[in-house]
Amino acid sequence: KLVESSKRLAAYQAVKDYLVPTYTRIGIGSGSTVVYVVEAIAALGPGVTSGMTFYPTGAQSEELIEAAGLTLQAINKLPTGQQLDVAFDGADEVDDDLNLIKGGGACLWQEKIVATAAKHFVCVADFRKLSPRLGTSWKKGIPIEVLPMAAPRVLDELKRMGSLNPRVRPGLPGKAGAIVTDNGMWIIDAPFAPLHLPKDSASGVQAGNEDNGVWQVDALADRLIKIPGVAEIGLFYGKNGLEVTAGAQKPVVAYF
Ligand code: DER
Repeated sequence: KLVESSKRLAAYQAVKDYLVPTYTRIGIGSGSTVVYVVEAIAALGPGVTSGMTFYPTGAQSEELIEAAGLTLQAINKLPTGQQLDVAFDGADEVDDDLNLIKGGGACLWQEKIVATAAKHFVCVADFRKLSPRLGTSWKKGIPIEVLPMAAPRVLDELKRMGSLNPRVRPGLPGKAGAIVTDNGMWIIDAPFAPLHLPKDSASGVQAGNEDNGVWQVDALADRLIKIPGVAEIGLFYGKNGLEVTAGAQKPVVAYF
């Protein structure tokens, strides 16, 4: 299938280009594309991987690492002041400036913690994910991890900010009620009109204006993270890279 082969190609190329054999600490994301990243890493053989430790971003990621026979370590065991050499993860949508929507797999909180712990963050995505502006193809909304008891008030604030029909992500068949994340939280998916980039505002487009509900990526991210009850947001954004809450510019290298 075209999509699967695109995911696989992107994953193998990303590992080839970005997994340096002398690296010792590697972050592994969540989702279906990262499955191929782990497959590509395992294919390097124990001669390369036995000296490496792999840090997961949730239950599925943990399982992937263990099933591949790779050394697993929790991110809280990374000594303070230390960084991962590289982290690989997928995305739901990538815009022209390599800003990302993440969280389709409800793992965004640990994903952002691991991504921001890495010197290099490599986003691996098939061709479907590349989009001119966030929200153009990914219509489900920006995933936001929230404290369940705060959900109603977060929904109200999102509506005030111009989100079009934000909602708590429902459980899958066999799970009555909301999806519960690996951290015991809920996910709210908040659709917005396509997010503008700083370069768009040069064209005089109103952005970050509550009246018209049209937002610029960084302005929206800065507002969302401050809503009481919000734990983390599925916007990995920055000027030409992953500008994270730590404020450090990190290269987001997207492979399609
Ligand atoms: O939840 C996430 O951010 C994941 O990385 C995910 O959205 C990517 O999923 P996919 O690789 O299955 O498309």
